[in-house]
Amino acid sequence: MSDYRGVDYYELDDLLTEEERMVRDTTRDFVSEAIMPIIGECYEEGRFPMEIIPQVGELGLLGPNLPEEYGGAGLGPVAYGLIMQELERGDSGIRSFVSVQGSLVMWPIFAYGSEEQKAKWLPAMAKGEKIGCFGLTEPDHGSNPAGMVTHAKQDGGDWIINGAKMWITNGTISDVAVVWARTDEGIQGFLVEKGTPGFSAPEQKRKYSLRASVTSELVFEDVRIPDANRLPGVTGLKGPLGCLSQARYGIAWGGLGAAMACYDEALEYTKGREQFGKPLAGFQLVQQKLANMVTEITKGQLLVWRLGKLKEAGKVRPQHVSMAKRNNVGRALEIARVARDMLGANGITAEYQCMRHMCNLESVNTYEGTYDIHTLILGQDVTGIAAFA
Ligand code: TGC
Ligand code: FAD
Repeated sequence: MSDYRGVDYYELDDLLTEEERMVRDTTRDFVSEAIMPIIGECYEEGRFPMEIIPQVGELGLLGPNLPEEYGGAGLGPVAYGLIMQELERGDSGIRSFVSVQGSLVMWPIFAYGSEEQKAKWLPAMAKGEKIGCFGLTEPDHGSNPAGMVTHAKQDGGDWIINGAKMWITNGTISDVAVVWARTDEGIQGFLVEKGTPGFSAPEQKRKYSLRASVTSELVFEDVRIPDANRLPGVTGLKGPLGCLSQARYGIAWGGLGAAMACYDEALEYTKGREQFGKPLAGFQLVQQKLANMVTEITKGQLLVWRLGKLKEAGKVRPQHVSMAKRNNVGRALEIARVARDMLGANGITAEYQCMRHMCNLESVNTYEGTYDIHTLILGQDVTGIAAFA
């Protein structure tokens, strides 16, 4: 069993149900036992640890909020969030793998797919036997996916897809890609299977961030797929944006996990290291940093717990999710940067976690809507005036 206790300054454990605590602890133990011993090396090698996938599936961490008939466990939003928090305590790349599979691939197949698509993909994806990715971003359309140029043209009972997606997590290792493309009827989602002629997914290398995660381009050159591979349940940008609301929810919890890891590390380090004849933790400037960190973590925990309750009650709005993603990832990034500084020269090495988390969080702050885009979403919500364009 893990000896990691997390950060719980306000006794927020009391707000969790027994099931939520159990799910959290199971994931926590998995991270301590299976992720922590290998993640530093994976990061240095720029390798996603494929070997963990079967165990992740066995533990029920893939699509755990989906109904049991589709391989899920019917977990509520708080339990789901706690899984993301614990995984990202290990590494953002591990959480990314799981949240793309669950929230960006299984969820749209569940919410927008046909019964045949659900039966074909969901149980296998829940076990980790099949892997998926989500292609929305393009080389020239990131924050503004409405401008996408990838298109699908109907040809009898088939569709022909042309275009390219970029920065796609899990792309190269995926059996199926959920691809969003412009059609005469509006934006639609398509399931493009590995090996389909004209479809390739080369890996994007040379990243300084999310190194233990696969990031890929998706290229479509006259890719012909049957209409049975189109997601029939949604047309328009609200399709992919609806998926983002699911994934952003998990990321808001995930950011806390990375922040806790960095805070813990900075606390332990400064208690143990002496300069000028006493532990660093005994200096006022250091204590101010630690006080700020634990306060921000506690505020973030309250934010996502309430968000989870709103989601559970069916009252959550995308803007609520934006507030939590923006705040928790933004604050986690600040905490990681400060923690790195507090460890001095040691903070830049692979012996410690904070620089790995810091580099990862740069991506997390950018993907799923940049910090600025979430600022504008909130700005529009409170003023009624859109300032995107
Ligand atoms: P807009 O007119 O605002 O909306 C179009 C339609 O969509 C609805 N909608 C949403 N529905 C559900 N959830 C949301 N979050 C939604 N946001 C909007 C909206 O109600 C409307 O519906 P309807 O019925 O009226 O048609 O669209 P817009 O073009 O003005 O876009 C606004 C903007 C800028 C906020 C949006 O484009 C945006 O969020 N941009 C950011 C793009 C982004 O987040 N990309 C992420 C790509 S995936 C990724 O990064 C995965 S990383 C995974 C990992 O490794 O963990
Ligand atoms: P841009 O949109 O070009 O933005 C650049 C800068 O300009 C940002 O600071 C932004 O905030 C700012 N900006 C943009 N518009 C405005 C505005 N209107 N007003 C003020 N400032 C603005 N995408 C997927 O579809 N699937 C994935 O699986 C996926 N995984 C990813 C994994 C990684 C590691 C990374 C780094 C990205 C991933 N993405 C994925 C892409 C990600 O969602 C985009 O990078 C993100 O949406 C931002 O788009 P962009 O990089 O094109 O930046």
